[in-house]
Amino acid sequence: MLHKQYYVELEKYNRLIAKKNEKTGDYNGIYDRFRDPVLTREHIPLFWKYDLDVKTNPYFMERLGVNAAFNSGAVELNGKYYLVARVEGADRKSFFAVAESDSPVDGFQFWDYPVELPDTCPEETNVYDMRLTKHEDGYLYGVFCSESKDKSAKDLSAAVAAAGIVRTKDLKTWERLPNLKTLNSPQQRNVVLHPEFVNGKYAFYTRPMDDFIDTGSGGGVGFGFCDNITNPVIGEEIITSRRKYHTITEAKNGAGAVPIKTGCGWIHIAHGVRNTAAGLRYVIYAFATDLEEPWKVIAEPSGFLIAPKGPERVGDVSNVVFTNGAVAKENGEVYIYYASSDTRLHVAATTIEKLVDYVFNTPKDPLRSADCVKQRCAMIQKNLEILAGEEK
Ligand code: M1P
Repeated sequence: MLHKQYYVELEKYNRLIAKKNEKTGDYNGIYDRFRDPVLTREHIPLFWKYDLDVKTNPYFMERLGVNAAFNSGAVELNGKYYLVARVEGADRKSFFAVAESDSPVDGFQFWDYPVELPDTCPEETNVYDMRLTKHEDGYLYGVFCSESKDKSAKDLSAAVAAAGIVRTKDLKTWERLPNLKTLNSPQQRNVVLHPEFVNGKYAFYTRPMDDFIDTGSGGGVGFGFCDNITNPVIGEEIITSRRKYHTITEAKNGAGAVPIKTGCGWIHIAHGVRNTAAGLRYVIYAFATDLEEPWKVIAEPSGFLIAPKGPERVGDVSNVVFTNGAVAKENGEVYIYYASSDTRLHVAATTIEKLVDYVFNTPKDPLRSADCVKQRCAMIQKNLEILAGEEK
């Protein structure tokens, strides 16, 4: 016999999983936001949090609470959608868990157990933000942040971030490879494996950084070649999407979803960070790189693609949207999974055609107010002429 509250909580959980999601109706022509988050801490199975044994848990208390389910890698396999989410326990430690659905926008349910990564790094304290790359070598790679204490610093909270790498064929059995070594960058976060060989080599998008939070001299999203994926080392990191003064990437930026291949170039969906009096503000932006030389930026629309909106603006780390996964389907549909304020995961739907139009035909940031207002006035003038023509 289970505690009676179990049935009350189970009813709430079942209702949440069965709830159909709908577009919000907000319009920008680029993508549609969906009303409900696709993953929240309420999506965590009850048996991950409660001890169901009435003898050892007579008050039906949460014994191992969960704080949040957010930044997720994403992949479509055999017509099903899989999210490898960052789940954060009440103890602040993050871990990975696979959630599966037949639909890209609702019905995600976690598998019975979270992922137990091969525990090969005794120093590793925390893991998060897995990017899932379906590589042309036949493996599905997961690249994530592996965080350890910085023992050389006096500050108790000082940490070192590195890129951990695992690979799998089924999301169930995971082989751990050595962490990525970047010879010129002491720390790495937001590392993404490119899905194809480039010049016959594995290639990674990196984020050179001097420190755990501050990227310091790191100029933006990096790109580097790696000869051997089982002993991954990157020498030179070429800067692709550069941080720029007084833009959405001024403080830092980082690769997000695995780049999407299109006829016109690779579309990248990344995050940019600026500083404000209220702390860091994270937005999602897009750019394109050359098909043959994917480190060369060929289109850079100005501003953000997705910024925190309404309730997305508030959470554990407020004023943040962040993506590390998208699904681009054969039929051209694209689902961007983005988390808000390090608390829950949302989805926005678009298409490859729309993304290509957005990235290649949205004007660039002219970088100065005077030029931005000229850019806008030129469009206004053209539009007023069109409207005047309509009235005739
Ligand atoms: O808290 C916002 C994000 O901060 C980090 O991103 P970045 O390395 O660009 O600062 C990550 O820890 C990410 O998980 C988090 O969402």
